Amino acid sequence: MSTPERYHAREIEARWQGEWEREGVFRTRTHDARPKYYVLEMFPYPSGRIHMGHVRNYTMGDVVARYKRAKGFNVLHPMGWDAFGMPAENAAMQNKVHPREWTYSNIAYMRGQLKQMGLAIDWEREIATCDVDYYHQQQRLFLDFYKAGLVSRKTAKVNWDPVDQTVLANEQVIDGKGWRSGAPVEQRELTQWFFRISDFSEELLAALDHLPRWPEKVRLMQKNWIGRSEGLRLRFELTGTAPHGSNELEVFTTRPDTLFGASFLAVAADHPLALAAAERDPELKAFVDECRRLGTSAVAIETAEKKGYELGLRARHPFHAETTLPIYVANFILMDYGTGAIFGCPAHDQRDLDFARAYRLPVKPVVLPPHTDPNTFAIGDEAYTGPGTIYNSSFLDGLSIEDAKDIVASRLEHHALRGTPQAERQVNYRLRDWGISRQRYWGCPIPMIHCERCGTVPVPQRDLPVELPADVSFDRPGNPLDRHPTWTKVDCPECGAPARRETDTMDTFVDSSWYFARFTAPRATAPTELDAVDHWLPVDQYIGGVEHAILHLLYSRFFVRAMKVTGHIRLEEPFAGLFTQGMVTHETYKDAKGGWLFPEEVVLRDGVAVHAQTGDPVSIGPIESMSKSKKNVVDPTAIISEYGADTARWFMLSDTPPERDMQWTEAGVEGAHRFVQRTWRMIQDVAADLRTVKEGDGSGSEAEALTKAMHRTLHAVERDIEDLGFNRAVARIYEYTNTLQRVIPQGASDPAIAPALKRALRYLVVMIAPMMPHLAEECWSLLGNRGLVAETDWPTVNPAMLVDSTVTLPVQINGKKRAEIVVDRDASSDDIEAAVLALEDVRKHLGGAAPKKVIVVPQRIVNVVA
Ligand code: ANZ
Ligand code: ZN
Repeated sequence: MSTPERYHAREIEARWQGEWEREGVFRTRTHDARPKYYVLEMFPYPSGRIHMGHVRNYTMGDVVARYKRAKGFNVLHPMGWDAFGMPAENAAMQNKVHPREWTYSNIAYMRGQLKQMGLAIDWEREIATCDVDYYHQQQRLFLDFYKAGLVSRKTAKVNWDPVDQTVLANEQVIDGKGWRSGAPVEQRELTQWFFRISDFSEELLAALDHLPRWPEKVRLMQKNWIGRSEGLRLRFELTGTAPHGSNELEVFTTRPDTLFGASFLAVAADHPLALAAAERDPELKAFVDECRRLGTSAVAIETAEKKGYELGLRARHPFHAETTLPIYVANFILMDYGTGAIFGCPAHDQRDLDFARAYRLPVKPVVLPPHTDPNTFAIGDEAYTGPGTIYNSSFLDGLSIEDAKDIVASRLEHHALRGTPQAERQVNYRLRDWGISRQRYWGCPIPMIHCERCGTVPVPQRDLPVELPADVSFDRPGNPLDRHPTWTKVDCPECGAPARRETDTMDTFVDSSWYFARFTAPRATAPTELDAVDHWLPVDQYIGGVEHAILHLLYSRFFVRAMKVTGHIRLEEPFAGLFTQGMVTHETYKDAKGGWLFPEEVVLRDGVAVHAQTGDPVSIGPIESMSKSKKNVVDPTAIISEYGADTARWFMLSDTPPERDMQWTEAGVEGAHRFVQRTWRMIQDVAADLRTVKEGDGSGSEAEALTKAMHRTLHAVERDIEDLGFNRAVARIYEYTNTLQRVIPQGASDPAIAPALKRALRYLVVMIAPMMPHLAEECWSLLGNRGLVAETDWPTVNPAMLVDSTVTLPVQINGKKRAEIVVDRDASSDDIEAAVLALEDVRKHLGGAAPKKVIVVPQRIVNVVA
C-alpha cells in the first residue's frame, strides 16, 4: 500500500469544508439546552478581496467559536457585510458599474475566500447591510427612534466639497481641501438628521465602569471622547452695551480658580456678539470668514496660529469691578462647546498663552507649583497646568486648586447680577449629537417626506421599505437621488399633496450599530425578535481592530439603549467582552528609483535582496502595517492555495500575542507549514500500529508521564484560549508534540505505553482542532475516530494529574543531610523507611548496623538515628 508522503492541504481542506457544510455542523438554533455563547468579529467591508488583517481577526474568532463549541456551548458565530458606502459609488463613477452589482460581486468573491479559511460560521445567518430586508428594518428603527424623540433635525456646520458636492468628514479635509477633489472646502450650514446620542452622555460614560472585559485603553478613549467636564457658567458684566444688544457675556470655564489670572475674554467667530459686530465692521467680517475657512476639526484649531480681533468692548472682573478685560473674537474658540465664549488665563492655558504673547496681553501666574519660590516663578513659553497652590489671588491665596474652584463657584452662585445668580455650576460633555445625513446614493434612505404644507412627515410603516431606485447615473458629481426624476416624487402621507422624499441616506455607521442584534434573528419581520435578542445578547466576545474603539463601539452602545427605549431589546450593553487585535505588518521594499515593490517581486540572492526578474538591487525598508500604497501586502488567497488555510491560521496565532502587531514573514509561514506536515506525518506513521490498540492508561512510569503531559497541556491550552493567549497555547502544543515524537518510536509498539499514546494523540488532535480544523479532522479519522472532531467535546482535565505525585525528601543521619530520596507523595511511612534503608549512602553510614530509630515526617524529611 502506498501512502502519500505529503499532506495535500488544498484537497483535504476542501473535503472537510464540504463535510461540515453537508452535515450542517455550524448551523445554530436559538432553542437549545446548552448555555449560549456569542462570538463575533467585526464584519468586513466588501472591498473586493480579504486582506491579512481579516485573516488574523477571523482566525482568532474562529478559535474561540470552535473551542466554546467543544466546551459544550451553543455557539453563535455569524458573518455579514458592512456593504453600504462611498467606495461602491467611486467604482460606479470610475468603472461604470452599478454600486449594487459591484458590492454583491465583491461579497460573492470574499465569501468564497472566507469559506476557504474553514471558518465555523453559520452562513445561513449571513446578512449584508445593503440587503433591502436589512435596511427596511433599519428604516423601521429610525421611525421608532423618531417617534420616541431620539431623532432631531437641525442645522449644523459641515465641510462642503463644492466639486464632489458632498459633505466631508473632518478626516477627509486635508489642509483645507477635499481629499478626493482637492477643492478648497467650504463651511456650510446644512439642515441634517441627528441621533440624540448626547442625551445619553452621562449614561454612556458611567456604564464604562461596568465593562471589566473591555481593554482599559478603549474605555479611556471612550471616556475622553465623551469628555465630561465639571465647570461653571459665569456671566461677565460689560462696561457698555454690545452690538447684539446685551450688556453681559457668559463664558464656560473649568478653571474658576484661575479667575484672578484672567487677562482677556474671547468669543467664537459665530458667536452672536461677533456676528452683530461684524455687520458694521468689514475688517471683522473678513476675519470671521477666515475663521470659518479654518474648518471645524479639533486638529485644525489646535495647530492653527492663534489669531484674534479686538472688539473694543470691555468686561468687568467679577471680584474686582475696577479691573476690566478686553474682548476678542478668536479663531480657537468653538461655537458649539460651552457658551462659545471664554475668559483667558494665559499663565495656565497654552492656547491662551500663545494668544496673549501674540497680542501682548498680561501673563499673571496664579497657581504656584509645589516647592517653588513665588518671587522667582515665571511663565515662559509654556503654560503651567500642573498642581499647586493659589497665589496672587486675593481671598483665594493659599488654597488648593479644588478648594479655590469651589469657593469661586459658591460665591458667584450667591451673587446676583441683574437679578439672577452670576454663575451656575454646569457639567459639559464634548460628545455631540450624531449627524447621520449623507448626501450619497449607496446608503439606507432616510424614511422621511417633505411636504410644503405639513412639514417633515415620516413615511408610514406600511409604506416601508423606501427602496433605493436602481436607475441612477453617476456621470455627474453629487447625490444621484437628488436628481432622480420620479423617485423623489411622492404624495404627502398626511394631506395627500405632492411632496418630496428625503434624499439623504444614513451614515454607514448606523448600519453597523445593530447588525449584531440582527444576527440573532436575521430573517425576522421586525428589526429584532425579543426572544432571540434576549437569548443571545450581549455578545460574549467581540473581536476587532482598535480603529473602531471610539465611534463604532460608542454608536453601538447608543443604539442598544435607543432600541431598549423603543422596545426592540431589553439590555444596555451590546458587548460584554471586547478584544482589539494588533495589525499585520510586513517589510517594505523599494527599487533603485524609489518605487515600492511587492514582496513577491523580491528574492534573496546570496543573502542580498534583489528584484526577482531584473536582478536589480532592492532596498529593504521598515516593517509597517500592510497597506496597498506601500505594496507590502501578501494576498491571503495566494498563501492559502500554496500552503493551505491551516498553515495561515497557525502562523497567525503563533509567536505574537494577539493584541500586538505581528510581522508576516516567509520564514514564519514556512515554519508553520512544516509543523502541519510534521504533525500529519507523525500521526500517519503511527496510525496503523495503533489501529488495534485500545485507549487506556497503559502501565509504567513512561505511560504515566505521557498522560500527565497530556493533562497538563490540555489544562494550559484551555486556560490560554480562555484568556485569548493564542500564542501561548501554540507554544504548549509545540512542546507537547515534541514529547509525543519522543515517545512514539518505542511507545507505539510497547503494550505498556501504546494505549496511553493513542489517547495522547487523540487529545493532541482535539487541541489543535480550534486552530487547524482541517488537519485535525484528517488526523481524527486517521486515528480511527468516529464522527467529526468539530462535533467532539473537549476532554476533561484530571486535576490529580496536574499535581506532582512524587516528593523529594532529604535524608538526615544523626542530624546531617546525607542523601535524598524520591518517593510517592502518599507513600506509607513503612515503605519510605524501607526505601531509605536501602539507599547506598545510608547503608555506607550505618556500616551494616541496624539504625536505632528512623523518623519519617511525611512529605518533609527522614531522620535516621544511628
Ligand atoms: C478659563 C481657564 C483657565 C480655562 C485655565 C482653562 C485653563 P474642557 O476641560 O475641555 O471642558 N473653553 C470653554 N469653552 C470653549 C470653547 N467654546 N472653545 C474653546 N475653548 C473653550 O475645557 C474647558 C476649558 O476650555 C474652559 O476652561 C475654557 O478655558 C475653554 F487656566 O476657562 B478655561
Ligand atoms: Zn402634507
